Amino acid sequence: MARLQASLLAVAVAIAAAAMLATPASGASYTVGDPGGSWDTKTNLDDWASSIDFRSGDELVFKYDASVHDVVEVTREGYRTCSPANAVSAVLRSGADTVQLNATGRRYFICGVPGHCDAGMKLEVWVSDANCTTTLPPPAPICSGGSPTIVMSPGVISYGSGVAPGSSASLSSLLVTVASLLLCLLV
Ligand SMILES: [Cu+2]
Repeated sequence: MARLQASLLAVAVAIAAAAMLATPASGASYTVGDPGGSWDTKTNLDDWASSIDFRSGDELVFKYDASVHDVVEVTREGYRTCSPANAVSAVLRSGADTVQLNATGRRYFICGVPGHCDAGMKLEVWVSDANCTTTLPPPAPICSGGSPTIVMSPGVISYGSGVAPGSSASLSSLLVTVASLLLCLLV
């Protein structure tokens, strides 16, 4: 029996590991305002940003007319007041600037040309973890009948930003569930 338990445990661990490895890690690249807009005073950048689920590892690309605009990352206060005095980066002026979103949290960008930020040329993005967490549905008491009854606590699965819902995400979920069931049988 001990050997069987050890085997089941090994299988459970292997399945759980496989589920974790099924997570791609490459980030996405987003051109600000795309499609239909740009880093300019006309594009509704709030709408644009809220349409995207930014993850750490992604990147922002600012494409603009460098003779008219620039890009500067600022603090929340700088964003709120449209003041490049609250800069947290050097001013970018290439016309095609890439900014890595390599950490979670909020990032704020404005155009430093006077009047442009006030005209709407400001961008706030919320960067969440590359591995999002999804809580599994409340588990049924799958180990009832024994004593004591064991109820598995809700598990947490991880999957990467590039995973299409319903494909390997649900596969990972299934694998974690199977692994949980096997672990539960061991107890
Ligand atoms: Cu500008």
